Amino acid sequence: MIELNHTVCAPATSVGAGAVSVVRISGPQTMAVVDRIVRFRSGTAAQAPGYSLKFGTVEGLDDVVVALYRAPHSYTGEDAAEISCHASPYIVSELLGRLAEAGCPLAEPGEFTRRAFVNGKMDLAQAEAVADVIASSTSAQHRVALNQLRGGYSAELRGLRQQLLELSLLLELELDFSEEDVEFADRSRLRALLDVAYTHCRQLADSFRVGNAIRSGVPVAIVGAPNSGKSTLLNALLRDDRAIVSDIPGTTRDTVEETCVVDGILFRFIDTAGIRAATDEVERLGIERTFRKISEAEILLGVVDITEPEAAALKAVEAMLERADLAHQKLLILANKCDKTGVNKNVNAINNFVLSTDSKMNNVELLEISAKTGFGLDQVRSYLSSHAGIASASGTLVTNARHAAALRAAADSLRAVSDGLDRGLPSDLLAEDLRAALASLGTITGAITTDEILGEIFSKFCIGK
Ligand SMILES: Nc1nc2c(ncn2[C@@H]2O[C@H](COP(=O)(O)OP(=O)(O)OP(=O)(O)O)[C@@H](O)[C@H]2O)c(=O)[nH]1
Ligand SMILES: [Mg+2]
Repeated sequence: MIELNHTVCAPATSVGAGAVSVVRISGPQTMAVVDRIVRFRSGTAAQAPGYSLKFGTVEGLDDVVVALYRAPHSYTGEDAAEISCHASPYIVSELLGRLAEAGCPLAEPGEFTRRAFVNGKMDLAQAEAVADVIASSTSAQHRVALNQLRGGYSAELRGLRQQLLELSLLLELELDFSEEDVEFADRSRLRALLDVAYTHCRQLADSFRVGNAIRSGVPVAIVGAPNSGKSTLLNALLRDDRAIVSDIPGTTRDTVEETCVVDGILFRFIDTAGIRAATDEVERLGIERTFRKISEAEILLGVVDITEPEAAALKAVEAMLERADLAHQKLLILANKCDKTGVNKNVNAINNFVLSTDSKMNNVELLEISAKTGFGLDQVRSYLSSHAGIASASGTLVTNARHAAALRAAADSLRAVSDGLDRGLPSDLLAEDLRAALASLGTITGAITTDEILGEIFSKFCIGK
């Protein structure tokens, strides 16, 4: 539990390289604490108005510039100060030490943002977006996080909540009337509102698939027979020697995951164990995991060694087509090792085979590559960025698993209300499910919250934020 009447401090910039470091202070005693450790050229922090910059000296340590904020016009909503000093780890730690002596202990991770939430400067969804904005490494991640930070997402949730409140109002009305045994006007208005709210909830919950892809990377599983060149392809795409490559079939026994940005989109590549009848328990477990990863992927890169005998190559392709869920996944078959000379290459046979299977062809494509020389990999990259399915994403995207779960729970409760309506249940029972839906939504913005939820969220922040 955060003690709001404490004044706390923390380094706000990362310790290490850089010209300037900032130490942040927040809480009711801020001005007094600052005056205790900084001697200003003129006046004191206590006398200074908000948004002022003062130059001063920390005795025997450094010359500093202090930005002063007055409640509620600061990040936390409290009196606050930022001391800019030279970026020396020694100076920063000495400064923190003197602050502690002056009665200002170190803040917990995320404490400043938590205070901002508690003081009503932002809601919980916005507070969580702060961490996402800091962590964003692609333009798409930044765009989504910024929208959430600026409250676009919260506004949408408020709209949804409003709809539910309206629904419960209608139900209450019916409750009041039922006592007098008055036949309530038809429930069609209720039904219409309910449908809108349910659809909205579902859409937001479903947007997590794309939102999560933007945040954690679009999952791409690299699959195929042992020795087809999956790990070589992974390394080539990452431009890094991440996975072990060898000519021994069964080299990769566990899945290997690594993210990489292609054309501004974050991808999560998953190299898998080659699928075959396992020779031992470890390999069997690896293959099991491979199957799981395949089912979670958005895109499958199916690697085929085209120098294998035709029957073996076709069998490998057949296995991929069987594994892929082509209604939801895209499969790019990669005819690999096309650099090899003096061997029969089965590209045409594979192509004809794929064409002959009428498996939702829209989602299957074939490319000739050499994972070893890099031939064709640019085409693989452009395939990936154009098939990631997030470029076209518009509207609000849910990127947070906690929010997605809350939205799904809300949608489920609304579904229960709707079922209850169908079965002609009395309003008080319907109202109960509706309250559950409201409660689920409330946990997202923090309208309803517990210390446990807050602790869980803010402990993931860095110190000083
Ligand atoms: N000539 C040629 N050899 C390749 C190519 N890609 C992979 N290889 C070779 O094929 C062998 C197997 O490569 P890996 O990348 O380990 O294959 P894998 O599919 O990961 O194999 P497992 O992990 O055992 O399932 C290695 O000797 C690679 O050097 C290619 O494009 N051309
Ligand atoms: Mg491998």
